[in-house]
Amino acid sequence: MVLASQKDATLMITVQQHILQEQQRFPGATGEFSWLLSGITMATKLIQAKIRQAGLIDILGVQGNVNVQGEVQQKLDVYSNDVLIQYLSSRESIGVLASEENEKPLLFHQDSMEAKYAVVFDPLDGSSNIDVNVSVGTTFSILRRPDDVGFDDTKPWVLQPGAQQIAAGYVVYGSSTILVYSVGNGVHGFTLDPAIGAYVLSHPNMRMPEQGRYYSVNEAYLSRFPTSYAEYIQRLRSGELGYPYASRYIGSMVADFHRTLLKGGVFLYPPTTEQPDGKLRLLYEANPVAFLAEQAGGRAFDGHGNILDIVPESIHQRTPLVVGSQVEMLDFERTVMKTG
Ligand code: P6P
Repeated sequence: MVLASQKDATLMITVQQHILQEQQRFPGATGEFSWLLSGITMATKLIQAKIRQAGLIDILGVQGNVNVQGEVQQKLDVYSNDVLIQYLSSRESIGVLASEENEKPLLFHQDSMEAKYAVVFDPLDGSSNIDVNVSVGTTFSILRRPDDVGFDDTKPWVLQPGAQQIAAGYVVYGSSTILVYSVGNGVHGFTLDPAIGAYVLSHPNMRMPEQGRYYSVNEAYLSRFPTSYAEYIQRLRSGELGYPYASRYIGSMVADFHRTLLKGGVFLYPPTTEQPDGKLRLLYEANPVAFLAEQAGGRAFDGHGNILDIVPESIHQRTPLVVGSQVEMLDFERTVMKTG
């Protein structure tokens, strides 16, 4: 007879174990990649601990500064950014860090040939929701330094199409804390077990359902979207795709995408008359989400083509984002993009 504790122990796979298995896919991987990703797991454990305490310690509210995006910085934004930079910069394999909170990339280990990865991240996406206890998230994208590129110009490190990502993921700080990542071999989810302080495999080989029942968009802006988007949303509402859809919108991209990944459907942040390039950032919001969506059987477009094909021109550039299940995205391709 296998004792319950023995059984649980044998079934429990931590994210560290999983990363070690996954990194065998990387030629010459010498544990550096798992060491790199452990910087993200450690930092996000500290971030979630602060988020869980937010109501109890003076960590709520605004820092008083305005970040490079012109957005008022929440205190947790600053803390999250500092912790991610602290843990990631201690990994010698990382040469460049680019954050939503920093105007320019940060350089590290410039004297080391080991420094061959760039990590681009949004330390706390949706942070304006913290004060009302809505789920927020950390997003990250890992790129490899192109050959023959040094530290004199960091742009080639980070301005790569999303298809070049060697890994991407997010942590959603919701009713539980869940890390979702991919190194190009499927999508895997790990739930933080507070009892042991470890991310434990809870969602192996995540697949986005072929079709869902929810569309997710800020309907207050409907009149500001291109007509074709409004018509697409009306098709979803009126049952043209087989049944009438329901609307779910949290206003926190990571949470809205996490639901779409699990339940299917479509999340949209379209271009608007005020923001013709959309609101979301290509490098550290749309690209990680698009990478995961495709790895899980979904699609992600900017209204003209595949998000992962966009050649970035600047670190903080914005893009429209439509991401979801096969059925909804094929209809979007045909009715809005007029392709497919
Ligand atoms: P709106 C949060 O501020 C964020 O950047 C994303 O997480 C979210 O999807 C979007 O903005 C919400 O924007 O205009 O609907 O409030």
